[in-house]
Amino acid sequence: MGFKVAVVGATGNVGRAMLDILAERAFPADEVVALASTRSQGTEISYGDRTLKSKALDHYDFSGTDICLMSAGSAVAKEWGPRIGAQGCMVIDNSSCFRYDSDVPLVVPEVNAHVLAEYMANPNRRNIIANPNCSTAQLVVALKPLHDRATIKRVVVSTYQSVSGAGKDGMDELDRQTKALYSLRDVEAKKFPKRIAFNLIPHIDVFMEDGYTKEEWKMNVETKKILDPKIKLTATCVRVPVFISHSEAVNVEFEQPLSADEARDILRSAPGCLVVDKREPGGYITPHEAAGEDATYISRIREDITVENGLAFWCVSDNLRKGAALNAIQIAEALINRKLLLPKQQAA
Ligand code: 11C
Repeated sequence: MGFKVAVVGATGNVGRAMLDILAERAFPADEVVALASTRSQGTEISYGDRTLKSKALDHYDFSGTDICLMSAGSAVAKEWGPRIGAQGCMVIDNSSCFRYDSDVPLVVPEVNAHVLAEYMANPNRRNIIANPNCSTAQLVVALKPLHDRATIKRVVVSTYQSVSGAGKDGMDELDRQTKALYSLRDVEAKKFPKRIAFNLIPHIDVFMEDGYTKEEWKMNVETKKILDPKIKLTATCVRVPVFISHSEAVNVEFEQPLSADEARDILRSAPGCLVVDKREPGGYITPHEAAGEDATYISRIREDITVENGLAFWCVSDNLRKGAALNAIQIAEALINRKLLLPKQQAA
């Protein structure tokens, strides 16, 4: 007996990636339902070699559904997450709506899958698990094995984030502006605050009072919640004219010494990590190569000569997959593999 899975936000970038990944990984689902707004009802979406027609979220009864993978933004999550959870369906939400709630686990399975058992043992749980921000997910996958070995004190990270992080509108804007510039037409910035084609923008999400942006704040707060509250982290998040995959230049300061060679060996055997690190032209991974892949790629590992016990590296991952859809599905798999979640029909 398999699971009944609903994907909310199925017509968006991440929703489509969720359906692709469920099919690729042969997720143990007897039935998969694509849900979206009433406006998108009837839209055809691929699920492996099948085509699903999206149904309206407003009219869907979740009482027979086991898992809801949700990627429809914070407003939809706020309205629907608690209602779906109350029907005994486990919501794995990709928005930032519940991430910082103390009674909602924020999970990257390679890092903190252990929190799931405690959560599922709580009879008063809300049945909501949060997925982190894409730039945090890949970072903590790379940091975790290094933290286990040498204890991280401080992280300085600069991101190079693709336009797909801003949704389909962000991808369309890069496409439109690039074509306009090639045909010597004026470009108009709608989705992003400035031109993104042949440019970059050091601003993602809203500004906070202290001058950081919310994206930078999220990286700090989420790393603490997922990995270790004692880690100090400062981020500068930048949007770049790349369609898919976020890249990060990371500097880490440790309590104990850790050589670049040892870090490379540790990362080579760490879950979710793939090291490509030849000190020669092209001996590193770029966003174009990471797109469509599941791994968090790590390159350019070297000792940071400016601090004691410091390392620098380059980290790239597909933001729609590990940064969103794949991580959500890995959370569902972690629940199933640990027997923390059974199909409702079997449990009855
Ligand atoms: C971006 N990281 O690239 C954002 C998108 O909190 O889930 C994801 C925002 C979030 O614009």
